[in-house]
Amino acid sequence: MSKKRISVIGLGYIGLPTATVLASRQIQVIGVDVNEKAVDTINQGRIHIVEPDLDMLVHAAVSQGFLKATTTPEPADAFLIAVPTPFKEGKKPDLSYIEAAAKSIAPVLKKGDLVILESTSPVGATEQLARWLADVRQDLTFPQDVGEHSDIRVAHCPERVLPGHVLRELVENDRIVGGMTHRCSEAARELYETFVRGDCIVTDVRTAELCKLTENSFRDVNIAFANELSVISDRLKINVWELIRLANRHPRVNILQPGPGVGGHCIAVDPWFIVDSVPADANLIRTAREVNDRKPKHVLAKLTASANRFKEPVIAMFGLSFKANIDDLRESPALDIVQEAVEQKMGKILVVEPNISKLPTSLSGKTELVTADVALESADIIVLLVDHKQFLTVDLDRLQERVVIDTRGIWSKPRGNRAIGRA
Ligand code: SAJ
Repeated sequence: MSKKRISVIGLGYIGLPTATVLASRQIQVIGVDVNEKAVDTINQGRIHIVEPDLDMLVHAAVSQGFLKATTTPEPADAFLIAVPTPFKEGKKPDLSYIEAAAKSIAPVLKKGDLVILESTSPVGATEQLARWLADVRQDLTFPQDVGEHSDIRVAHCPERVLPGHVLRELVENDRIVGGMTHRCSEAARELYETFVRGDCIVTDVRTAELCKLTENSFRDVNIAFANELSVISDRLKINVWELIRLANRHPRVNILQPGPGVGGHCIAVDPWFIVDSVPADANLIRTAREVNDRKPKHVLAKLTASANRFKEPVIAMFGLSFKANIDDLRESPALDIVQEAVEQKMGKILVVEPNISKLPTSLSGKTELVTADVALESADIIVLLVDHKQFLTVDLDRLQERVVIDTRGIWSKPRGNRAIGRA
């Protein structure tokens, strides 16, 4: 292993697990984050996010001295940048975190270092990163200016792990490695091969960027198809879960699951990076985004129709996170639905979310965080927004006599129907 010290910039949902897995291979890892609280928590061997088994690994890595966190970058042989790339107004990619990361590591770079951008990025962002580095370090050479023989190597290697399964997928998934030159790619591949069991496949930097955006857009388009089917089925009074199960019995059909909308910081965001680059040509991708973004409104319309049947309904919302078994509320359609129901004063709102201990500020004082038991006891209307494992085992008898809006189909899928099979 030629990379003796690796620095990971951004200790969030991707950076922290990556830093920890590298440290578990007995590599010296310096994690850098602007969030002092997160840095302190990690240095105590604890974590500030929810991801299965990560706490154990962080504890081991910190106590064995392989992982330390800091707010100030230090010299290292390789820098992995895993900062957020949200969008800003007009659904345009916001590269300000990448720019800040570049400016913070530039002063500690030395000849021979490797800089890898892992953050999901629009096409051209890695080259922009290299230009930001070069602006600060005119004493070093960069691939955009001198090609293969640059002092600093720069590559894009997009993360592609699934929240909730990050530790397994970090090791097992294939990685796409797009260097700005061949030597950049080879240096990055060598680094990933220290912990990745999947294949590390080399390509050019722009293809690597578009590859990541393509993966998430593919999923978004497919979920949009399922969500559109659910709206069509509602209008035609057909059970969409049964419909999809039947259609999926065709050997070449594999429809995904409808839900209350698409959330998270990836699938609900990344397709816009393609739309922003080539607005005239990204029609299907844009439409899929719009279909998925409209789905929470459809759920709210169903809820309003039910709530109007009561004078002062008690409405229990099951789930706030953007998907099952995580605590992440970013771009969560469930959160949007709850906020909108509160704003529209639809009734007394109770929230059940087993993965958080405190409501987000936007809801605190306006709703109550309660247990499933309390909610099932008192609610007139029950809205299932996230298919958390705790909700799968709810006694269906307790839903009797209530209005149930099940956006994930866990309580309304036809069960044990022999004619349908695959129960
Ligand atoms: N969803 C549905 N129906 C489905 C599948 C998902 O409504 O059948 C919803 C989820 O509830 C959630 C959203 O879509 O709101 C996204 O969830 P997800 O599990 O599909 O994906 P993410 O956002 O957690 O992670 C994705 C993954 N990308 C792909 O599967 C192509 C992951 O591999 C990426 O690393 C991640 O984005 C990322 O960081 O970009």
